[in-house]
Order: sequence, then structure tokens, then C-alpha cells
Amino acid sequence: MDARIKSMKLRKILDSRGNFSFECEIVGESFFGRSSAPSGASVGKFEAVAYPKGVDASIKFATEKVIPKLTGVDVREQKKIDAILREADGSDNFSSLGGNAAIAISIACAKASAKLQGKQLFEILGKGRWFPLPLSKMIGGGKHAINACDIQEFLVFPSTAKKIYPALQANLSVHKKVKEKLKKRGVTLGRDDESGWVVKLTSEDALGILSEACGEASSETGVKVEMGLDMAASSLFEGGKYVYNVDGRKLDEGGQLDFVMELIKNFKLSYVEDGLHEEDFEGFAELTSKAGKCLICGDDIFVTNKKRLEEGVKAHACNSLILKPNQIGTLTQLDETAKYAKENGYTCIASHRSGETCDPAISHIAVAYDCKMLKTNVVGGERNTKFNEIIRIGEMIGKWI
Ligand code: 2PG
Ligand code: MG
Repeated sequence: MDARIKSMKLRKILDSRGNFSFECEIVGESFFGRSSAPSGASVGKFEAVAYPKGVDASIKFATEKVIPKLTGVDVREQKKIDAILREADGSDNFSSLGGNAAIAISIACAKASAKLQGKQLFEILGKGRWFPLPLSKMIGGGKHAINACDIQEFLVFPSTAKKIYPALQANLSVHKKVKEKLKKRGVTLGRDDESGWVVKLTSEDALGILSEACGEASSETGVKVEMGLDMAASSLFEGGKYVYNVDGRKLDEGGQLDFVMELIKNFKLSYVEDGLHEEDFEGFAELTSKAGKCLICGDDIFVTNKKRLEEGVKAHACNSLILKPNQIGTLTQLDETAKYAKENGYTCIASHRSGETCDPAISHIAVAYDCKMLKTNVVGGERNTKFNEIIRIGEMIGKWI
């Protein structure tokens, strides 16, 4: 069995937002792997740089500096492959190659390795077999929409679902009900980058509508549907204040913390992601200690980076974190972060990006790392590929169906 990488093909493809993205193919004698990278709109300051000089420049850099080094390498040696990517780049945030190019290559190699071994991607990544609940956006605002709610994501998840179809049904039902309710109100309606409904409402108004829809969907489907938010608060933070244009709020750091707590209490939220800006470890610690059972999830603050999470653990900031592969650039580093999170009692949530491709690798990561939830929506082709893959994985392992 020849496990050596024989050739690599890199190309520019479209993503769901109509931007170009990086796709990589890995070819060996008896194996093949393909992967493409998603992109964010609300990008954390400490993330790997997606494309330092554009997609073409990343393809050029990878062609000159990565392909010669990876050709001939045993495709099963993920750590070695990822070390080559880091070394070829030479920075600690992929500011030469680009984090998106790095992750597409890293995952394409893992997929090729799985193929070679006659396995699925999730089987070679980890042992986890937890059913990741769909965490789906119903109403979108912030940087994912235009002229809409201040908060980026009004989310739901079917907390009591044990199986895939009832879980999806519950979220789909909320999505339809929110549409009906907004239609009745006569407000203009469209969809955001992730197929959440776009409407210009205050935060409380949007949560009120969502809450009604969740109640109705719960009694209709028999599955309890709980609510959450991704406040993407770094995007609201300007010159030391959290600025809410539609709500008409301008809050200092303490005011923001009180506001988050008020929303948690008044709307019984079970999940709040990025409730504070990405540098406020202390604030996150206070929020976590006050929020009780609510998952206080860190996205931009940790950026899937073990070093940032170590700081968070020290400060007791958050009790859960987002795993987004392209924030960190290699599967090896994602693995280190996910394992460290688990050791320290943090709940992992795997997540899509707002600009997506049809690559379902994130679904395999969600399963392999026992993620409590997979944050991806239930509407939109590039989103559906993620949960459709969970259905196939469920069938393969004979669970959750
Ligand atoms: C987020 C994501 C995904 P983006 O903030 O969690 O919803 O958005 O990909 O734009 O960073
Ligand atoms: Mg987020």
C-alpha cells in the first residue's frame, strides 16, 4: 500500500456569499481527498488570517512553498503534514499562506488518509459518538445582514431530542413559524448570509417572537426547543461602548454585562455566545459565574486557539467554546484545543462560518470531538450539507436515526 502523496491540485471556487474560496485536492495511488474553506464576516481579531493577500496569492504561495514539501509525505501523518504547513508559513497566525488555505490542505489530507484506510473522516479524527444537536439561527442581524437587528444571531436548539429527524423537525418548525409571525406583522422579510430571517426589530422584540415560535414548535413536535444568542459583541464594540443602533442603546462594559444577564433571565436563554467583546476575559468570568446553567460560549475570545483558551481557563471565562477549523488553520491544533477544552470541563460546539462551501467536514469534527451541538442552520444548501452528513454518519454507526 503506497501512502505517499503523489500530487495536489489547488483551485479557486465560489462560496455561499459569492466570494472566492480555496479548494485543495490530494491525490495518491489509491486515495483522494478534497476540501474547501469557509469564511467569516464577523472575524475575530485573533483568528488565523484567512487570505492575507487574496485567494490567488494563497494558491501561488501554496504551489511554490507547500506542494514541493508535501509531495511524497505519508498522508496518514497528519501531525507532520500540519507541521509542514506551519513551517512553510513561518508565522503563528498563517499570515503568509492564509489560514483558509492551510485548513483546506490539512482537511483534504485527513480525508485522503481516511479513504486510504477505508474509514470515514470522523473515525480517524476521534472516538466521540455524541449526537450533536443542531444549533440553528432563526433571525439574523449584525454583520450577517443589512438594516436589521443589532444582535447577529437569534438561535434555537432542540434540547430534548435524541434523534436526528425530530431534532431537525423542531428547528425547521421554528424557522417556518417565525416567518409566519413576521409576515403577519407586515414587516419586510429577507434572508441573511446563513438563511436566518432578516427583519429590523429590537433585540427584545425579536426574542419575543422567537419565544412564541419555540413554544408552539415544542408543543407541536414534543421536543423542547430552547433559545440562545450569538451577540458577536466585538462587532458592536466601538470606542469603548457597545452600540445598538436599532435598540438605541449605548452601553459601557458593565452595562453590557447587565443587559446580557437581563436577556438570559427574561427570555430563559440557555446559550449566549460572544456576549462580551473578545478581550474581556474578566467580564466573561463574571458573566459565567452569574449565568447559572446557561452556556456562556466563547467564539472570538478563544478563536479555537489553545493558548487563548488557556488564558480563559485561568480566568474562569466561559464554560463552552466554538470550534471553527479555519480560525486556527490545522486539524492538529484544533485537536489540541478540543482536548484541552474537554479536560477542563468546557463544552465544545462545532460551527459553520457565515460564508460556506458544501464541504461537510465540520460534521465529522462535531461527531469526533463529542460536540454538544453543531452550529449550522437547517435552511440553505450549503448549510443542509452539514446536517445531511450527520444523517449519513448516524446511519453508518447505527445511532440517532
Ligand atoms: C459566528 C459565525 C457563524 P462568522 O460568529 O459564530 O455564525 O459568523 O462566520 O461571520 O464569524
Ligand atoms: Mg460567533
